[in-house]
Amino acid sequence: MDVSADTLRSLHRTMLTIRLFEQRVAREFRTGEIPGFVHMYIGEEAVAAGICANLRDDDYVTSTHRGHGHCIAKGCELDAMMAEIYGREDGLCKGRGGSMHIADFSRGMLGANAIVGGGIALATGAGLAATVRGTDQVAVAFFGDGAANQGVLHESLNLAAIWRLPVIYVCENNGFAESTPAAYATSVADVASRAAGYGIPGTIADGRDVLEVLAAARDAVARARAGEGPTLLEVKTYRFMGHFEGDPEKYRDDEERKELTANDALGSLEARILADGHASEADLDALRGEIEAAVDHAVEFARASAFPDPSTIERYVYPEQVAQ
Ligand SMILES: Cc1ncc(C[n+]2csc(CCOP(=O)(O)OP(=O)(O)O)c2C)c(N)n1
Repeated sequence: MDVSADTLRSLHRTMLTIRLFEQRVAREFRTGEIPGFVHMYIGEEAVAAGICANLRDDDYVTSTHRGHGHCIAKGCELDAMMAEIYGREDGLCKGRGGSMHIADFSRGMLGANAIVGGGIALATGAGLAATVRGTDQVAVAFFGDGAANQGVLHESLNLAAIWRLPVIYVCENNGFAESTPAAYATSVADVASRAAGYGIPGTIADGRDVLEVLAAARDAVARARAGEGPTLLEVKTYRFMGHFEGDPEKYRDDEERKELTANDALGSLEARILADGHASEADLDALRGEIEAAVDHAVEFARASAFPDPSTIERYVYPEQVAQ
């Protein structure tokens, strides 16, 4: 695929930011300072980066319990993200959401979701809203292979197909739903093949290659913007960490993990950028330093932010309160 140096560098910056941000979240989580659970996206960065590179600021995404990567790829600020993950007042949702409910409507990021499959109907609704308003915005629903077996996906695909809604359904197939292998729980080898049941295109991209994801998403987004309806896009990927931080991971063996983590999309992209002369080792080191400094700043910002006052717990439930 023909891509400009700027596109390659921008994809790389997004993926590296996700990687370094999450490595830091994982580390800080172990200190006990971060409440709740955190689910790492490390290893899957090419999905969010490749898809969101095709989106505008006013396009929508809905996310999953594994949502930090989607936020970063959609342009959320790291300080406010980290403060949200720490449950602080200066967070994107004023500390009421945390990692699993992080959202930023100003970036079209309609929310992570602790309910498996919970974002799918929301993206369908966002696509319907764009159609009703007559805009050319599109909506992306990110969901896992486990969520692909929830009824809501099938209802949403059917509705989006008959109404030609501008929605891209992105199944991030990382091979497991928590500890359940996709091969055990899913009736077909490729979730994308289910698109045929709804008369819409079903495509597969290799999540080890961000350019393949970029190209597949470009076609799906163009189709949606042109009013031609939804696409089911399955990206085969692999999560390098446990299902959640602290997962003993007894359900997968070291050999499998070694083999699959060796094919790191971020590493391959860096190798290509260096080989093509789009950046030097020194440039990449400088970028890494810059992102690490931004992540350090985000952690300091989060720690310095106050916890929400418990007496305000009923605020921000209804839209008119959000502006207050
Ligand atoms: C409706 C619902 N059922 C079960 C759970 C518990 N649960 C949390 S994550 C998860 C696995 C989801 O797997 P998948 O959709 O493949 O996403 P992945 O974790 O692999 O990114 C389950 C079963 C939940 N949160 N919501």
